[in-house]
Amino acid sequence: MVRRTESDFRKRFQFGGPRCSRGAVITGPPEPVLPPETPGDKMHHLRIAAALAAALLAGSVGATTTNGFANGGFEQAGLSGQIAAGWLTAATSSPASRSTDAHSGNYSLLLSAPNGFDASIALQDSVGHGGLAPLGAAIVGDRPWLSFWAKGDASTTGNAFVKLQYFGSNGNLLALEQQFQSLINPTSWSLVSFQAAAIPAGTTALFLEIGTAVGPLLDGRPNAVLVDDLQLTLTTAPVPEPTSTALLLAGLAGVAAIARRRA
Ligand SMILES: [Ca+2]
Repeated sequence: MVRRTESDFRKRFQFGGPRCSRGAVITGPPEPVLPPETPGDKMHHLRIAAALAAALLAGSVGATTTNGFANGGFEQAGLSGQIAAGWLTAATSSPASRSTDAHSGNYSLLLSAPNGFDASIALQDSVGHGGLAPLGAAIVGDRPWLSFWAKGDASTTGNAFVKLQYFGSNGNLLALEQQFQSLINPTSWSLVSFQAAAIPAGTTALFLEIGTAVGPLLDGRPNAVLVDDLQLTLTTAPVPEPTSTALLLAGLAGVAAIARRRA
């Protein structure tokens, strides 16, 4: 991953400068001449097809959802230098921290630049920091939803933002970048959700930054945003089980053989 320095964040937010996929021939006895297919035969074939379809459905593995990031509730404590397990803070003068003002459980994430002219940012690489398994081919094409609960005020001169990237053989691709100050309330928790871009082939890890950036504090407005129960809902497509797939293929081959004999 790219390590960012405070100078990088200052450049980004412009603090201190201008503003923010024939066979062999078989010989043998002639095949018997079968009588014409009757309506009863057709019904029988339909029943076979229906039974095969039912077997396939019963044997398939349903779509599964998982959280793409670790410790989205900020409940597990982190090692030294971490906000909470899996979460790091960007190297600004206003590090992100944990708060006991939680939406659920005992803790939430606090993003605050109490003196203005700064940014407070939490970040996680799902594999490198979060300790989650690398993503594989089954997730390619999914458009995950990022959701979290938030409350607080980034002040009139600031904003709260979220940025999601896909890391892997294609490089680091921007998947989602949104501001959410206007979607939250200073005194009550609001649910915020955004859908991200489709996950491309080669993606192995997810990288999230969530934070607030602010200029001068005006009108006595604070810069403090709380975030809890953060979830990136990854949905893995249903995959047929090998046994039902083999059953379906065997059944289809049988139906095709019957069709060939009647032709
Ligand atoms: Ca929590």
